[in-house]
Amino acid sequence: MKQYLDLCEHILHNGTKKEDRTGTGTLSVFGYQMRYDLNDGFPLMTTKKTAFRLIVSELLWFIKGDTNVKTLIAENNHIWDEWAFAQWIESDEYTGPDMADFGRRAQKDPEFALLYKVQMTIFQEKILSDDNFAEKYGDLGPVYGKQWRSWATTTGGTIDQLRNVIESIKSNPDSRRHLVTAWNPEFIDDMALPPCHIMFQFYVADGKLSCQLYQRSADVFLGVPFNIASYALLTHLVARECGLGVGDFIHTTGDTHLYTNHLDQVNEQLAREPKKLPTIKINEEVHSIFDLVLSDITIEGYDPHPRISAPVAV
Ligand code: DHF
Ligand code: TMP
Repeated sequence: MKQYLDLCEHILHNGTKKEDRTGTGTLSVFGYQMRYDLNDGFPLMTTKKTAFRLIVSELLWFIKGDTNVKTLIAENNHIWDEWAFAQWIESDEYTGPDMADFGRRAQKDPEFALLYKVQMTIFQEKILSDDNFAEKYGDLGPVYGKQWRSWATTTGGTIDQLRNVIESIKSNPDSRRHLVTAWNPEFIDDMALPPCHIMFQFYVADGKLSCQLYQRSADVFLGVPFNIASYALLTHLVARECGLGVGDFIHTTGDTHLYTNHLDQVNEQLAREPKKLPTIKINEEVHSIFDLVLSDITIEGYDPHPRISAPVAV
């Protein structure tokens, strides 16, 4: 994935030092675009082992219209835990040790990191074992799944944007209105994290489906590898649903940044040689995108360089 490595180089050379909400600090550029021809292979990082299972689990969670981390935690997917946990420790019901600013403190203070780990484990166990608790503190608010599948209308109804876009691709492939948006200004304040991948558009030409994503904010080391693979997979799933081949995935990003505590990791990754891209396999017996489960989607020929871990900015 030369495109991705080029992006990292570009930020390292041209990025501006910029403070951010999380207090971590970034090197940032504004406005960038990458293009992946999905016929060249599936764009999952080969220069760093990336957990495809977590990407599938999260995408199916969006597709099902789910917004509660309980489903993810039950699949041993912990990529959204911190944002649900933040809601819990800020609530009146939480009586444990002070967890304010836990993300940054856990990185700096090993003693606090242990305390945090205990509280997080208690939280995860409670989400799995207590339905009322999960309903209250596991829900991230009206995030992606809600907006994709049941956008609330002013007349009290809902709009299923994902189903509609699939219908419009099938019935009117040349349309220039194949859009889904997760940015719903009325509800931004109710979301644990305002959407980062905001809007995507499909395009049909020569029997192939392409997809372009606009992402307002892009954590290039941690989030972006997931985002690329997730939308590449979505494009495959929608193309299959519509009887089309796959074309390009175009990734357009706004504030495109490397956190300053990811720079060693990025340089380690840049020193590695990309390998052949893997391919994906989708269970042919399941016909509808809405019926797919985790085990229906697998990756083949994936032989990446080892994992490189990095702290996530909360
Ligand atoms: N906040 C920030 N600052 N960056 C993000 O990328 C981000 N992504 C979110 C929510 N909030 C965010 C949702 N997606 C990881 C990847 C994607 C993701 C959240 C977290 C992550 O930590 N990946 C690690 C470990 C994955 C694992 O558990 O194995 C990685 O090395 O890829
Ligand atoms: P922000 O809301 O202040 O922009 O912080 C969100 C951070 O999360 C930012 O670093 C971008 C990152 N992010 C991604 O890169 N991809 C994602 O899919 C998500 C949810 C977040």
